[in-house]
Amino acid sequence: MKHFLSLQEIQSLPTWISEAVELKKDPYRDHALGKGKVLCLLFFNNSLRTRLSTQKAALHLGMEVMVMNFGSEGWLLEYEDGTIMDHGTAEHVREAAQVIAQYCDIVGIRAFAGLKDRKTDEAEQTLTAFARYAGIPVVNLESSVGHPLQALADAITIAEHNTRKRPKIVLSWAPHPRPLPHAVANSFVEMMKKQDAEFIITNPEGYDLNPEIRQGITVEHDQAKAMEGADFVYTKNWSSFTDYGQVINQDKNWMVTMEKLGKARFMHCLPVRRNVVVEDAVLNSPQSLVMAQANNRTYSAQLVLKKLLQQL
Ligand code: AN0
Ligand code: CP
Repeated sequence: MKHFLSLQEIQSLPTWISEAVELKKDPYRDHALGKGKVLCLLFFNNSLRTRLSTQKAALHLGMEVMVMNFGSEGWLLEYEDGTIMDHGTAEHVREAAQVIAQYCDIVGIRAFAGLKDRKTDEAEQTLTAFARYAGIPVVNLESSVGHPLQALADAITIAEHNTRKRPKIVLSWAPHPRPLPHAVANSFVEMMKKQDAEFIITNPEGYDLNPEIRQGITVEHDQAKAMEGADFVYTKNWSSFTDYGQVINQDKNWMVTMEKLGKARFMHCLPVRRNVVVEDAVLNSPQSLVMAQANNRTYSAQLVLKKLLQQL
């Protein structure tokens, strides 16, 4: 594994899950591995969990960490080659990436989708440019199209709470006032393809995810029908894919309630808007796994960093 940019790096999910569960039992067991190694985290967007859990993972591994809010504190980067840079952009990614690589051994990058133009987002400009020019391993901390560290934490959480041979897992869209990226939903779907489960996606008409990602998976537009007998309900808002990046429906009837949830466990990556995406009663109930998911972010990051450190 040269970089951790997507879930394609995970060949055997059961192996990765058991390795993460082992790390969790004794988080400092590999403390010598990261001695003298530096992790640099670049945030082009806000974060709570990714920022702190990835730092914590690095500290468990004995690494030093540097964090930069690049989106608000860095120079505006140019990505095109041959541009006459007499406009907004102040520094080319070629220099920026190579400079950063001189200061650290692994770099983690968060760069959300702009949600303006699908082709631009799918090109994953920031991650791709850093992977090309930095010459050190790059970790995806949520890019335009994926959030693999979140999906790995979610898979660990499901494994820890699952009591059935083949659980029923539902990914449900929920309303949100602002247009949100597809990254979390995309990675959850990709992860479910690696899992032995009865998996269904439910969303209103007009919110079907990228057909390439949901290929082979049932999409049910009737939320109640989709949730019948579910063991896990993973909730997330995303903007329209066909009407790219638009909020076309804020139907409050899609909010997850205790009544809809039944006996299922509730999952969400956080941050979550209470009483918009999900009602208070669900988040406050023991059926909610959101804290377990957030906790597992540390171990999903730690496992990835450990594997990258072993190859330095
Ligand atoms: C982001 C998203 O939906 O991708 C980050 C989630 C981890 N959420 C918001 O912007 C609210
Ligand atoms: N779940 C998640 O990635 O949270 P943050 O955006 O706070 O990092």
